Amino acid sequence: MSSVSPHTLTAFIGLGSNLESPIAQLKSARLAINALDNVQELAFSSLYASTPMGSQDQPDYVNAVMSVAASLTPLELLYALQAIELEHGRVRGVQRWGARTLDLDVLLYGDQHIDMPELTVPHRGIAERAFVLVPLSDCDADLLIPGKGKLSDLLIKCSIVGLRKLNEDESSS
Ligand code: A4P
Ligand code: MG
Repeated sequence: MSSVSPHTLTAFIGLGSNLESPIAQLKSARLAINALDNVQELAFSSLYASTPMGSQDQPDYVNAVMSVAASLTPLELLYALQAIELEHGRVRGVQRWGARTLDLDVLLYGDQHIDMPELTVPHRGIAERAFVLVPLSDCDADLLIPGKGKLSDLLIKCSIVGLRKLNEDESSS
């Protein structure tokens, strides 16, 4: 973990895996993110099992959210996360929303709106996905999502069917 410069924003990273020991993938990703220059962990949510969004012909996911103090550019963070995905055996397949060893999404970057070919922030779909909103709330229940409103209001409108918090025994496995 390295020191963070004064120009620091809080970023929220979504973590997901449904292949090759998902819990171990998320734990390893957490370590790798903490090892990045100019990134420091602030909070890490509980782990959640979630039924797949997209093709149902794939295993359930394990999802979590991590908040970090980040003093690099949003694109630098995205590229660093993509490198970590590759180190964890991520293969980008032809099927949209197909199974993966590790998916790391930049959910929020301070209160920035980013609309670039490689990076959309807030992440598309953030407001409707229980497997994002619930762990986000573990990290910061008072969060305001730019352009979408209060996290607590989004949670009320979102179905949590298919989402289950892992207990301590499961999370430590
Ligand atoms: N990209 C644009 N904005 C971002 C951002 N904010 N964070 C671009 C990360 N990447 C961003 O992503 C495709 C492209 O999105 C990248 O080249 C990047 O430049 P990808 O990781 O290659 O592919 P993907 O993840 O399959 O695409 P997509 O559409 O981003 O999928 P999502 O939204 O990540 O959803 N079901 C459950 N239960 N839990 C899950 O975590 N995840 C997905 C993937 C599907 N179903 C799921 C889950
Ligand atoms: Mg993704």
